[in-house]
Amino acid sequence: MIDLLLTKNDLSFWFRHRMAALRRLRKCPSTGIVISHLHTSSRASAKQHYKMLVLGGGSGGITMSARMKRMMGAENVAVVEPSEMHYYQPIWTLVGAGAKSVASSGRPTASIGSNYSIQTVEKTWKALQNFKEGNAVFSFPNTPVKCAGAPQKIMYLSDAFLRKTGKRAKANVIYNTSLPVLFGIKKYADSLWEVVKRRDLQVNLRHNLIEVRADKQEAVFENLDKPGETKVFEYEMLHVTPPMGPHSVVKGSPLADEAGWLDVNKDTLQHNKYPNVFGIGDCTNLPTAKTAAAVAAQSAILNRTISKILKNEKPDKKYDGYTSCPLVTSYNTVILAEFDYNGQPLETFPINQAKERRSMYHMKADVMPHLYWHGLLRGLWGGPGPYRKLFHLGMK
Ligand code: UQ1
Repeated sequence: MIDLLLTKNDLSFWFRHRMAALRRLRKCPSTGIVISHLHTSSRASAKQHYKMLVLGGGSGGITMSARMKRMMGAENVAVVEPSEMHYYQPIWTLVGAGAKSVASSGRPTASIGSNYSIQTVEKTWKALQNFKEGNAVFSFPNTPVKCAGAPQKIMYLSDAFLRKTGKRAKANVIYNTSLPVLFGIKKYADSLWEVVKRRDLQVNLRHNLIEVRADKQEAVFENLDKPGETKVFEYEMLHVTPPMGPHSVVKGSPLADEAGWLDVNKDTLQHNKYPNVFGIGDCTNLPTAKTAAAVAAQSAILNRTISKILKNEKPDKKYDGYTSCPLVTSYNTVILAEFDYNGQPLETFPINQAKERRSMYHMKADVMPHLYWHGLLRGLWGGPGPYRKLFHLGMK
């Protein structure tokens, strides 16, 4: 989940310390940026100094390297990323529900048990197809997670699938969440409660998964309001959203805040202590939901921040916390949640986005993957802010 660490003039202290671990450096054929893979021989480095070092080739890291290449030339940028493959994770909700193939979600990094992991996302679809009768249980852990809507999206899709295949009458669909609310933004939570009631989905708030007894097909949840009190749910199918946290490389380092996240300024994305370090995406302590849409909006601001700092000027544009969560409620409907740091809806389109819509499903399933691979990762998409202003005649 590390997305980005950058240095202005020289290699960071970070990179120097990490050189011993670098085994291979190679150039990406399409961008010319050097990509180094950790944990692979000691044939190190084409070059020991880069003006800009990007640590992590997630959505934020790749997006910023594309932007930095434009700003300072490919020969001045290096990316450190251990994985050979990059995945478009927002589509895994639809892979888990059989609406998209897993192959469509991955590409080699160098060219550019659950829905939350590539090893298990196809298991969800198998479990759904094999479902006969009983409880289908979906969990949300007691930690921050990537895209906080995803744990319930797969529940809505599973419900839709069970209805489509005539198995719903024999199923209880249960969503056990650690949170005290169904969704953090009231406008969208109100709509989701309507969906849940209409489709007879059971929601248990403040329920945290603490044990899975796979041999007995039992999941044990703790009531967070009454610590120590547990409840066992038998399951025919269990979709687990794993607990998540800061990366160990950042956590405990001088770069982290107390909770272990990269400690950056919430307006400019510059590190709060080290002015030549910047952050974007999941690794940061920005108080907003961790999504690709957030990365998009952050990348435009961070690009501006870095270009100003390189000219010895003050950063002038502020990140408003924009993030978005396309809440997939069936195989053809989406509620498009968009909001800012204050939890205020910040909707792109001049329509009520809290309503379930087909148009938004097509945007999520068919438009977004293109925007991601060809817009965001090439540093050409900085979020929908300009379109929002246009659609609302400059009023938002
Ligand atoms: C977005 O910018 C983005 O990043 C590419 C997503 O991630 C895949 C999204 O899901 C959404 C909704 C946006 C916002 C874009 C529009 C057009 C509302």
